[in-house]
Amino acid sequence: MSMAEQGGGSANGRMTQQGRQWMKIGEFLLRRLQEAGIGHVFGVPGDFNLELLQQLEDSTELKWVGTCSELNASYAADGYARLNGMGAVTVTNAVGALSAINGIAGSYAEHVPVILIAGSIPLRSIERGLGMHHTTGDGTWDRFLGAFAQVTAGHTRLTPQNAATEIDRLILTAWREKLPVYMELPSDIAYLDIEVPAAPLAMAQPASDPERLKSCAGAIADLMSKAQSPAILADQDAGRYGAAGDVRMLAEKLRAPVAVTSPAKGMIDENFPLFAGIYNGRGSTAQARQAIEGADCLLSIGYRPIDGTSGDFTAALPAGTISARGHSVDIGADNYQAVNLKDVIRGVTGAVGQVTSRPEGQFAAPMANGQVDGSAQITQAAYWQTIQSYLRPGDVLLTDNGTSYAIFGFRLPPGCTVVASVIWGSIGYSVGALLGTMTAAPERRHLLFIGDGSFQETAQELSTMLRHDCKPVIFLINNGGYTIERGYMGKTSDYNDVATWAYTDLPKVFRPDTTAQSFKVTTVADLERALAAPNDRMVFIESVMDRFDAPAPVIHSSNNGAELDYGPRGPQHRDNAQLQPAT
Ligand SMILES: Cc1ncc(C[n+]2csc(CCOP(=O)(O)OP(=O)(O)O)c2C)c(N)n1
Ligand SMILES: [Mg+2]
Repeated sequence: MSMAEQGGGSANGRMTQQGRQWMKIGEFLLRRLQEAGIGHVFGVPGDFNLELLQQLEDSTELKWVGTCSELNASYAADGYARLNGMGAVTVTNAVGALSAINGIAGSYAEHVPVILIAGSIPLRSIERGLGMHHTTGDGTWDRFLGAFAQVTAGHTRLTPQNAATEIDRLILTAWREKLPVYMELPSDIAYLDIEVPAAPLAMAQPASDPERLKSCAGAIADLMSKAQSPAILADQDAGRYGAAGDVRMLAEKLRAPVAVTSPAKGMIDENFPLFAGIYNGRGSTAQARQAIEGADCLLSIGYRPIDGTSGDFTAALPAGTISARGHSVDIGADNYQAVNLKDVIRGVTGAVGQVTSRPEGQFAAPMANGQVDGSAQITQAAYWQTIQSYLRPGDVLLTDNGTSYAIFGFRLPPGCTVVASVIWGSIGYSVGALLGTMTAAPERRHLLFIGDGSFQETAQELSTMLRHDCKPVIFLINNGGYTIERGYMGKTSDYNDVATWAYTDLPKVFRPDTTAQSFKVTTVADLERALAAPNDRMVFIESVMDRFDAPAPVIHSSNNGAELDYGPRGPQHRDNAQLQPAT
């Protein structure tokens, strides 16, 4: 960054003000990404972002991770941000950006801060009305800003006049609100010099209002201290706002159980004696339901009830539940603004006394541990039970939609992270996300659990993982199609079938000199052999299972989903239309 000079320096002979320096717009953008903790940028080049990519290549700070598609890049940036706190992706105008919009909307739904930089048409063509490629050919240039306005917390087209302030505004907005943002960088401005702040970007929440914070924490502490059976329900914002450790300390002090929603799985250590399991209305573990619905004072953190987190709307939180969010809290009729989640939880913890009158746990149910017949054809039940004992502390587990949702029933060792997309639920997400999580934390072991249907959406990103010598363990269930969907409708229908691929050949197709180890598994004994493979290279395990075999909770949830989706007159009631639980 040769133009970087401290305040008082000059470019083109002009003096800068104190605390300012000259930088090229693109270089400043990359510097800010780096100050936001981003070390890698995912994406696909195009003529409108090549100039930024050249600046990225010239800087030694940020690393480029080219992907096969923009959709996968958006998933990768999301996966990266889940572990790293923030992610970035760059694509070209419209054709790239719109391919990425599914992933960006997913980041919005899942509260993940991702910066999308679309290299866009040059300002000169906007000003002079020159029609360009990668537009709709009608002389318009605002359509895609409008599209992204719907699924981001902020959007802008950068200009030399606004770049210094808009770049900071959007990066800070993403970080503070844990949501994605969209910026268009016109291709003819990245090399223009502007004056920018010399100081690094302070990545911090605005301070809580001291009076509001004190009153809010005091009121919560008061209610929870007086309660006989207080409890905490943590959704994913507890983790996004870095408050999961604080929640645990509060629970310890109050000796109050903590349940999580499935999107928050892994955010609270599952070996913590007060961990009560997953709360999901009637789909909860018995302990979680008892702890949450039986509480006489419930603190819920960021809870967002949808069908999949409310047990299909059977959730029944106690009257008077306190609702804490990233920057505000509801207590009864009172609404507290300008209070940061972490500050609130810490404030409450400081204000309550150590409870000793209640037991310290154990709330969570132990994992079932039956006998598995090694020589028999592998079943879903035996599969998940065998993999449970493969897990080790610190693993990153990724899952896609499908029968692989069974991982929500795992008892996780300490320090594990779960990456899933329960609310947005776009199949194929987990393959792109895996590239991102491995890029963010290469020192950890990454396990992907995915079905054949989901895998076929984004499988080509395996090539990027192999190109970068990533060493995940990929657990692919080959059951000939969309088994989870068969529980909604079309138990035997063609539309729920997928093509049969030679899955275990793919590492070789995507990298001819690969050292990846592939296994095709049909029995538990096969699976155990595959699990013994060392983790010093990619391990790809295809398990062949019956298309009607699915974990009971998955079938129940699909059956319930069909009732909600199609109503009492829907076609799911025809004979044999639905995969149903074995009776
Ligand atoms: C982008 C997208 N398209 C379609 C769907 C609908 N959908 C949800 S789960 C699923 C099937 C998943 O099948 P598979 O990955 O093979 O899992 P299985 O249940 O067979 O283990 C489909 C098609 C979706 N969620 N996202
Ligand atoms: Mg399948």
